[in-house]
Amino acid sequence: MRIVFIGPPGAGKGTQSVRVAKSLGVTHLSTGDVLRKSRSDGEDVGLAAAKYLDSGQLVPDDLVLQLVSERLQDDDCVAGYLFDGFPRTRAQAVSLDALLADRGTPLTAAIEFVVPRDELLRRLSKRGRADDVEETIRERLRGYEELTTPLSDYYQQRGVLGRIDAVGAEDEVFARVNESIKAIVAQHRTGAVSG
Ligand code: B4P
Repeated sequence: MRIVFIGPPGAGKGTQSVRVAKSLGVTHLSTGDVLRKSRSDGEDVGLAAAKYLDSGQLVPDDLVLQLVSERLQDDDCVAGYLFDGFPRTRAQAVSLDALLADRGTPLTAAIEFVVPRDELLRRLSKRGRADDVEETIRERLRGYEELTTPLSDYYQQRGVLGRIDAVGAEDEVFARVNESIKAIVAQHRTGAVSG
């Protein structure tokens, strides 16, 4: 299983991806977590990413792609993985497809989390992470609408998109994500979807 979660900041990708990866027995890869850790460890990539993290802008594609392509070489990625918060731009999605094509391991599913803006603002202001301040949240939402929303069409065209309503109790959202992944896998098995 090779899965990506896309959705606006605060949609619950991080919350659900930990549970879903565990239940599927695949590795959880959060580019946000990797970037924050790289920064706190004082690594070059993390230090270069710091100003973007603080202002709510996306970290440049080349930095993120460097981290991802290195991480995919690790042994724990052989059995499968779940990307949380990657890809976030069309360039990242195209590069991921190229990396996976090289390995002969295409993407299984892309799950899009759908949450109204008011609910996102409510969740993020409650969470209180360093980048959960009003101006930064606004910039992250603006960046999402401009750069990440087009990925929904990108994955739809490849026949791997599942869109889920991510409002509700965590258990309900977890069940919807699992159902959506199962449905995409079943469609591929019966040949109803190409891609
Ligand atoms: P991320 O770390 O990916 O975080 P996020 O999108 O803000 O949040 P997420 O959707 O994971 O929400 P969560 O589960 O935590 O990104 C942070 C920054 O890293 C970006 O702004 C960017 O600068 C950089 N970055 C990361 N990846 C990048 C990439 N590929 N390219 C470039 N830059 C990149 O949930 C939020 C809150 O909601 C939590 O408090 C949670 O408890 C709550 N919640 C979750 N589910 C809920 C539910 N069902 N009901 C109520 N509350 C819920």
